[in-house]
Amino acid sequence: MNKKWWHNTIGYQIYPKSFQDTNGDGIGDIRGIIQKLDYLQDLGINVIWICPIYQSPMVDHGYDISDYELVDSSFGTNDELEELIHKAEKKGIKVLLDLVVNHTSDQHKWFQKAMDNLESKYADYYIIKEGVNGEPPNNWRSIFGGSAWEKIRNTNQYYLHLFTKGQPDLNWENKELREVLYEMINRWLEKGVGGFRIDAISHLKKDFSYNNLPADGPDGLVSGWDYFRNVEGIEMFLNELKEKTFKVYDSLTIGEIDDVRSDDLERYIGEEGYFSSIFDFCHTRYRVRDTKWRSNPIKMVNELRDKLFSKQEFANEHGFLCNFIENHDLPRAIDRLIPQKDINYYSKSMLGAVNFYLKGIPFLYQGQEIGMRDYPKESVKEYKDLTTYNQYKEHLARGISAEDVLQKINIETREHSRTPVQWTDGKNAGFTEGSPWFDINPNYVEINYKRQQSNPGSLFSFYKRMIAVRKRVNLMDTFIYGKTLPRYLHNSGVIAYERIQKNQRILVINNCNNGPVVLEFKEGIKEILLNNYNDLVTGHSDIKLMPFQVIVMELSKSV
Ligand code: TEU
Ligand code: CA
Repeated sequence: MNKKWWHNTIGYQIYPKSFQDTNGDGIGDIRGIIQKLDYLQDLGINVIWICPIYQSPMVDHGYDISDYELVDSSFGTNDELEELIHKAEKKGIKVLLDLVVNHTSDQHKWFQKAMDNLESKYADYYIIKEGVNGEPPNNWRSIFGGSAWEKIRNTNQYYLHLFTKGQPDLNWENKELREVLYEMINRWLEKGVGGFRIDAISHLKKDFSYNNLPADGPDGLVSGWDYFRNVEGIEMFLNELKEKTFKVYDSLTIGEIDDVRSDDLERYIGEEGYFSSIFDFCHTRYRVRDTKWRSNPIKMVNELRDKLFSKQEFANEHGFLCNFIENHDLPRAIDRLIPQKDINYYSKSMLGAVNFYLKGIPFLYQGQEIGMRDYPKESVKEYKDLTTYNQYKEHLARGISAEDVLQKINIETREHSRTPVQWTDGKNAGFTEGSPWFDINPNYVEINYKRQQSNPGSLFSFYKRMIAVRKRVNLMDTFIYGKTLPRYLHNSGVIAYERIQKNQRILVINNCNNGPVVLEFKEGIKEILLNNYNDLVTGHSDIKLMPFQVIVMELSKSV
């Protein structure tokens, strides 16, 4: 395998609106990220991905871009972004921007020109089709709810938006558009960005080989995934995109791609793949509070473990998945994956480590390292995101009571991960001097960075140790290139694996049970590298792991 600079990545995702405000307008900004570079370096991070900071009307918090080459004034200026890129570089941190090329904002000048004149070349930058008998061209439901088509005023034409109606889909079949996008991408790469996280990229190709599909809901619409996700023919776009941009600059690219078939993974992230890596979403549909798992959380753990390991089989041979547990589209991992009664220091730290040492690129999400939590609301009005409101309406329409819908949203909404980062126990958690754009979780008095910073027993200190272990010079190569070998598969609720390379063996054991487990163990221990308890109980030919204990050790015997 050819070695690449990015194989050695510890990633950290920043949701800039909520990271650090410096000018008192209540919105996090680029200056705030610059201010926190020392923090990130100290934590051990060497790649940051920043969610979109381009000019945007913020219908979808920046994922609706009206100018790809201008920083939104709420975040700062282009000069500040360049300053960030260079200052980060000096600290050994590469900056990844978020590349959103499935759609633009409806305020983008291309779309505006298209709407002004449906005969102009810009109309073909988007996907515009004739309505049928006064109805939209087909009955696709938008990923964010409602019809995926919006009628263009005074015509019988509709434009496609897989997300909100403020996010018209671009027409990737148009060669000129593709070239224009590649030039834009290359200008950013010229400025020194390390690469991109690439948004919603599996939707570039659409299949219009039919009109209406049978409805799957009372709205008469259908979630036509097979017609707009990983559709055959997308390969050509993805390959061309790589050849004309990323490859030229040896950049790190991480595709947001869900549901790729295992036999397609090679084409996506093999040595010659379209991307360096993709986020591994295999855990994201699991919620321990769902009726399915509530009474048997360990069943969920076992299923999740099997999924993780089946993906590792591919990673062992071919490439690097991106291993994460939190992002800006999910509730906080602690609330998602640990039964409420079991949430404590041990379970929280173990969860952080559960997929951290697998083969691939580990990625943290802001606030994860201090154990930030969901913030359920008293009223739906306290939420900010359009998708929350769409879900609210859809559930009501299905006949669920308002109270139950709120309860459901309080468990499921992606907005939990978007509350401002809790830096201190002072005013507004140290996030802003002004009034924050989104309410701060009142638990900041307890959960904040300042309190954990120099306490060796804190979750933050655990994360720091966890990262440092993965970066240790004598272990690094095995963590990056070593094979993953599942262990203790017969022990329910235990997620354990060895990372093996040449004569080095590193064993990682996560006990996801809320009680102790005894495991057969006849190995020699060379060194205990990480432990969220003070001790490890070893017997003659077994070890006993305490509730939610995680242990990482180098074994002394060679393979
Ligand atoms: O999310 C994309 C998204 O919601 C889809 O990729 C969907 O989840 C997936 O295809 C299901 O298989 C991204 C961003 O992360 C999100 O914040 C944005 O709102 C969205 O794109 C629109 O740009
Ligand atoms: Ca600000």
